[in-house]
Amino acid sequence: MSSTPFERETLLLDTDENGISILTINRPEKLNALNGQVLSDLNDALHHIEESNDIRLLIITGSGEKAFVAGADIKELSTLDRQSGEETSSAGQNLFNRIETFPKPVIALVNGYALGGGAELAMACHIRTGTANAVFGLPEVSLGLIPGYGGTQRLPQLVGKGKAMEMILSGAQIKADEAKQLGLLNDIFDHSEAIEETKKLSGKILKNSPSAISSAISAVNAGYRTNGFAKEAVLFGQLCETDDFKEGTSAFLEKRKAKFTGN
Ligand code: CO8
Repeated sequence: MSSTPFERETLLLDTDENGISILTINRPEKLNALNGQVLSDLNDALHHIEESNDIRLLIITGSGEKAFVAGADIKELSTLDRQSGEETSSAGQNLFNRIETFPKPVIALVNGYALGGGAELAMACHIRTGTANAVFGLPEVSLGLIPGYGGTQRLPQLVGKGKAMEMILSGAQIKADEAKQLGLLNDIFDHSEAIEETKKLSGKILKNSPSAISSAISAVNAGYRTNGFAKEAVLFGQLCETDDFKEGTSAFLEKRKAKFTGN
């Protein structure tokens, strides 16, 4: 089976003879940060993958040695106001919900930083494998924000409410070993073997009935729906109007420490 004809500048899609596709987010110079173009291309890719008879399982990873995805693009974020903030958050939530409910298995191969929107993308996938340099964190509070792509809902589901609170309120980063202990990563592989090992895991899934697999994804998800997504988007939008948001995003872009006032 040859690679599928889907082509976008921000994404690479490569499908093998077993129907396993690797979708690589391809902005390595910005640590694969999710700008509007990447999100729009991701949506197109999901459509293509869902329709394709050749693709049976999707692995999402990041380009380069350093990052899975280092978050939403902070330069773009810095221009948001209350309304566009809430809308952008809702649109991203819809995209990530689409991944969570995707009828074919989706595995995140976390090959470096998975911060903010990157951690949220990984958490929307059905399974996460990682490399030893994987790093998870939700650093939004350090920008005067909260997670806006479903992180306030999915992190407690994966690691429990207390640890999720600690991670979201502190913005602290955790390394691969701790992520595995917490259940954020199912397995950690050497960098050079991570794709092959993740494909081996994929093979164990793909020997089973495709309709049973789709139904299993749907049934597991049915127990985890929350009403918190809308609240997350509203609060995200509200924070986009604060001085702390302007200070937090400016400080990152100017490569300095933020000085928050609570306004
Ligand atoms: N957005 C934009 N650019 C980024 C981002 C990002 N999230 N992360 C890294 N970059 C850029 C850097 O600015 C730098 O660009 P340049 O070379 O032009 O200066 C380049 O990528 C390389 O990054 P660094 O030089 O900073 O690399 P380091 O190895 O020194 O540091 C880190 C790596 C620790 C990952 C660091 O880059 C970092 O802290 N990045 C930001 C992480 C972050 O805060 N992510 C959360 C963003 S907020 C978010 O994701 C919200 C999601 C919900 C949104 C909902 C609605 C919109």
